[in-house]
Amino acid sequence: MKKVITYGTFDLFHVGHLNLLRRAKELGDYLVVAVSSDGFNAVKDKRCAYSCEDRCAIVKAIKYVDEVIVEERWEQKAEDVRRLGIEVFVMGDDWKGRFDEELKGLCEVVYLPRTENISTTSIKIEIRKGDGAKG
Ligand code: C2G
Repeated sequence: MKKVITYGTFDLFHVGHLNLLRRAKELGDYLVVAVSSDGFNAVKDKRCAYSCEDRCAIVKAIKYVDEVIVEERWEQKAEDVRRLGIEVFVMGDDWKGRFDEELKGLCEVVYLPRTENISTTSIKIEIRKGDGAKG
């Protein structure tokens, strides 16, 4: 069984996240997703709309996802890869080159093109803009 892992916040889950998880799963047979904890998001200076618990529940419900773990710190990736027997580490290409060194010799590192024109930040901006609108 070829195990794949990816990491992320996955707040306000959207089609960019879905495309990433679908393509990550296509690279193996079993997909582990490490969802950033609320504490780690504070480290990443990211304010989330959804709690870690809710973000984990949503990601776990995605049909491409086989297992969800929590990402507590930047440095846990190599340890996760070893502990879980991961063969492929996948991230969107906004992270291109960021994790190659720390995972060298441990697993394949793949960066996939991001989905254009969608992000959690852009969703928040759109909602704020439409605040006065009915509905
Ligand atoms: N993503 C994407 N296309 C988008 C938006 C996001 O492919 N339009 C990808 C990102 O590249 C990332 C994943 O979806 O691989 C999750 O994105 P975020 O929730 O924004 O996660 P991030 O804050 O990048 O956290 O240790 C790694 C970090 O935890 C990554």
